Amino acid sequence: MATTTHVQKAHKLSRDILVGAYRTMFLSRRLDDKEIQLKRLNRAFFQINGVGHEAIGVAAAMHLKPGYDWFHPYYRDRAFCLQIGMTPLDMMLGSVGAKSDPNSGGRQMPSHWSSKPLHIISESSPTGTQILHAVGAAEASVYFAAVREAAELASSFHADEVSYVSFGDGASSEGEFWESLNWACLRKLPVMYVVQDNGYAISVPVDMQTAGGSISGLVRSYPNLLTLECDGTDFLESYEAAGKAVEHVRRRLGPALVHAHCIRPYSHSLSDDERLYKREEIRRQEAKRDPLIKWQKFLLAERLVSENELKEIETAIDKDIRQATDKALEAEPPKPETVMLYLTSPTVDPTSDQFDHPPKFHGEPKTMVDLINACLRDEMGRDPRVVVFGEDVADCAHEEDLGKLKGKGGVFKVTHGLQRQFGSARCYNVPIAEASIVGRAIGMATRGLKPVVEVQFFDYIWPAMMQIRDELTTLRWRSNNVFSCPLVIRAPIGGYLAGGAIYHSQSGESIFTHLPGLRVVMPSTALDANGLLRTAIRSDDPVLFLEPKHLYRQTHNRSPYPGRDYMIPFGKAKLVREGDELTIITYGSLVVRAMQAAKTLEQEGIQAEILDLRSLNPYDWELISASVKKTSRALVLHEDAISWGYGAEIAARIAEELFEFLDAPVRRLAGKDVYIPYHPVLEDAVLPQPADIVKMARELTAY
Ligand SMILES: Cc1ncc(C[n+]2csc(CCOP(=O)(O)OP(=O)(O)O)c2C)c(N)n1
Repeated sequence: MATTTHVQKAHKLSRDILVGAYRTMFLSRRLDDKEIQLKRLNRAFFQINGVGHEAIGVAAAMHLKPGYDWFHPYYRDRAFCLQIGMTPLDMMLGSVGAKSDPNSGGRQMPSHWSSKPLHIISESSPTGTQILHAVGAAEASVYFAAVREAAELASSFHADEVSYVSFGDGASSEGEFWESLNWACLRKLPVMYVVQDNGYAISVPVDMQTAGGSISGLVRSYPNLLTLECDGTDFLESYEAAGKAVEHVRRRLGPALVHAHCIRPYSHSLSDDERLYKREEIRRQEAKRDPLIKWQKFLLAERLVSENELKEIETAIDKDIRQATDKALEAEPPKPETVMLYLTSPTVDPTSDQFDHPPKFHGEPKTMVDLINACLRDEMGRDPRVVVFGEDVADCAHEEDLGKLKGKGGVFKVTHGLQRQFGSARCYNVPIAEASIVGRAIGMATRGLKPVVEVQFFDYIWPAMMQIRDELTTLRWRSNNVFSCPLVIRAPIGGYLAGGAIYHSQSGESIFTHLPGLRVVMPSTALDANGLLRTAIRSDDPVLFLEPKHLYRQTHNRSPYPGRDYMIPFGKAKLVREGDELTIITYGSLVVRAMQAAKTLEQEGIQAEILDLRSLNPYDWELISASVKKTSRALVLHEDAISWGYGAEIAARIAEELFEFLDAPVRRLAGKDVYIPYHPVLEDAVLPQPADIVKMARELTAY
């Protein structure tokens, strides 16, 4: 291995760098060995190793700046994280899952790195999701450079900062990687991709995973992307490639991708045995490329270090690890009663009076579309960190057309005029890639921006589901309140428009109310939409803001503009009609239908009380409970399908907690368990109609 080029390269670097690299690589290896021991003793509960990836990890980290650049590493990045500044104790506390584990306080598996001071953003387990966060973090860099007032409010921003992300060859098969690459190259974002290719994704070799067997071969034609390939087990080659990549990114020439070939001699994890699927001769060949052994031999051969010096280094490291392990083993475990903490912000409570701000009406009545648009304008004007993006949300994709054309501003025109008023840095179109919309927004939110993104139709939110379920809702909890990503996802939802059919009129809110850590809101009037959206933007939690598009331009729910500070707290239902014989608990497009039904019922002498929940999670149990205690009858009404639906939860809770107040069984009326069809006759048959409400209310009151 000691070629002339190697010797020349080595002698250009200081001895500190060369020996320092060995020190970190050895430390990383021994920490893996120690964690394996702990797992066997049942003092750690999981183990995944970084063995074979040490050289590229250390080399890349040496070019990057802790607490300055931004890091989205993956589980094989033990050596990278040590070189960036994590300590053996930080890691060992993670191994045992201690209360004081800085990575997650015992909530995540070991090797899910996190450190606020170092800028290592809490890592999750899905392969590839972090790539979009890194691109979002890089997009924040570009945003801060363009919007100086936002940069002044940033906790940390440097004009040449780099966003680092690493992942395996297998993870590069994820759509999120390709979505990220398209946007990073399109926008020349400052991202450094490191693909640590150990040839396998668990048991699947790269030639059976990646077309042509080489990820760098596939991406070379991407515009603005610097693509480099190196032996990731060779410190000097890795150091050179990583250096070029970092320089390219710092100089704002576009993203860079380093394809580093590594090995994985310890199998995928302690739950895997690669001898079951990897031939012995391949294992033997790989063993010859062990980065630690190669680097040790090189240092000795080049007399950069003596045998004795190496021994001293290794003895000192083993001592450090022993001390860290002893401390970790003595560390207090997390307390069971803390498990529910930090699903949402512990300091900003959007259900509190702080978010109860009265309206100051002026002007003519406006539609829901108008008042959502007004709220977005107010909030973008108030806070330079509010940024709006999505498909078609800008007025004109090409800024130069703004003076010539009226502009689009969203397929429902909700965002119309925002680009014109606030500029293309703050309201822009993005590719049709919903995972990318949410994933990048998460990355931007971790940098302190407040993205308010649009998913064009609720029916198309599903590509973003992994980002929502595994990333957006978990970041604060899994990092033990160290990181958070407060942002708003707006999505037009539901039917009753006629013609929307199966892919433009679905509901599905209960799938999201099921997610701990996510606030879910659905207004039924223009005024509520304005006040709840403002609360959503000013809160410190992720919010799914569902806009019943059938209500966008109705006249019955219009309101004058309520002023720039109007807010409605989450979790507060609205009593829209008083009555004493029956409580109808509903929201969204069914509020107006319940009102129509109530008029018919009134003629029959039945007075129905109607509650508009407005926010679905959290929801207003107090008002539901007070009303049901008064009327003794409850009907839960919604547009979304009935089975395992939103009403099931409310009905179950009424049955559990208010049983002795009930004079009749709790009933549910909701959409049928089928998709929304095209023909209006069919759609009407699926969705609850006022006549159905009347019928069920009669049955309930007659019970
Ligand atoms: C989205 C997702 N699918 C499946 C898994 C299970 N899984 C964990 S690691 C892994 C293989 C990843 O391989 P690669 O990206 O090559 O990284 P390596 O482990 O080889 O370093 C899989 C399938 C996961 N964590 N996330």
